[in-house]
Amino acid sequence: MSASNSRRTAVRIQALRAGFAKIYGQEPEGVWRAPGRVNLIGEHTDYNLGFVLPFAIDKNALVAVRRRDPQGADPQLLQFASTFGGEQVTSVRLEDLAPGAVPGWAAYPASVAWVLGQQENVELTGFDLLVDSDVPVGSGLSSSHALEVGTIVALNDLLGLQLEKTGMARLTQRAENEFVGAPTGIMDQSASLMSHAEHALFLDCRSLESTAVPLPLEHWNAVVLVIDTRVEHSHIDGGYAARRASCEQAAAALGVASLREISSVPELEGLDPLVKRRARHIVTENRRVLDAVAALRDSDLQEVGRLLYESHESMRDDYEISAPELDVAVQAARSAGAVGARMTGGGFGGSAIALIDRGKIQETSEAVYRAFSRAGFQRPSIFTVSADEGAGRA
Ligand code: GAF
Repeated sequence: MSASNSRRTAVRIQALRAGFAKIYGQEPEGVWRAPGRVNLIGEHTDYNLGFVLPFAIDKNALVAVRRRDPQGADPQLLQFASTFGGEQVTSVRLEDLAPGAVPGWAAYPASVAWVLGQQENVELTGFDLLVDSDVPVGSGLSSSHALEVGTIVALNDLLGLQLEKTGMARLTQRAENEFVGAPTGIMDQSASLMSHAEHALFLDCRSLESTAVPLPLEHWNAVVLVIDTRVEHSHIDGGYAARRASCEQAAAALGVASLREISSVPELEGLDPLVKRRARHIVTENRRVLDAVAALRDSDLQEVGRLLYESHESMRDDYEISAPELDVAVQAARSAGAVGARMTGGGFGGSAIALIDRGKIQETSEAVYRAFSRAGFQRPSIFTVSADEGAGRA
């Protein structure tokens, strides 16, 4: 995290502590930080048990928590408030915690309490929680997973659970799938939990083995620009689930447990044409992740960039999860000389990323603004991100 960003985070932490005391009448027991993520490459491969290469970004959720006094009033109460929700408090008793019981953003931290409550050996108590986040909501940068991860690292510490990071990733995925109702994979929580500063996280989504791959952008005189189209995306809508279903259909037709087991396109012969295109994206994307890891290790940025463009085309044409705004963002960045660009995250809106020379931030941003304006799209939000450390106590 840059010095100015650490100062900003320190100011946010102080404000969060003060806000907590104002709402709940006591100081929190601690504050935990969980970053959002950018996925460099490897999209929709996670639930196919394949490879991904995300990194945690220097935008995060800060979660302040205090366990309720077991001798005090309502020890089984869970209370959730946020700085972005007008400090309105959502409450639920532990015994009433069930899928559908908690509305809005509070479902994300509540989902974590629910999943922990289902574990043997976890003695869950009531708690009060206040969250602040500078990960733009609906931007495809994993704002919701940051809330889940912030909550699980906080409860892991406060309840002395000693959960491994992989264990926390699996639990938050279950919370998201079963409590929130979004059929997402495991990449985002893993990126938020396991990433290291100035590194991308090469994750095998089958074993959850991970390797930190150096991403010394400054040394390469490069930067990752995020172009948030401000077209909100959601994983609860049908598109994400439909893609997942096509992949499961392809795996079943090929007689394999997951598309991870298919390593070349000719093996997809005989599939229904639409299902084949979906599966082709997964098979080629897994390959691109492995190639991108090798290219990063060789400091071959041009090759990384080429893979990013190819990945975008595969998502646009085969997986069909792009959006006109994302295509315009990628095309405009490319015309302005970006090394590589692609949509990032679940798709159907959200953000694109562009890997560019550090000296071209303004030129590229202006080219994208102009292209959006010509196309009649709302002005995107454009900013740079750096690869930050994964979640922990702030
Ligand atoms: C979303 C999901 F949450 C991830 O699990 C992943 O599938 C991603 O879309 C697409 O790569 O962020």
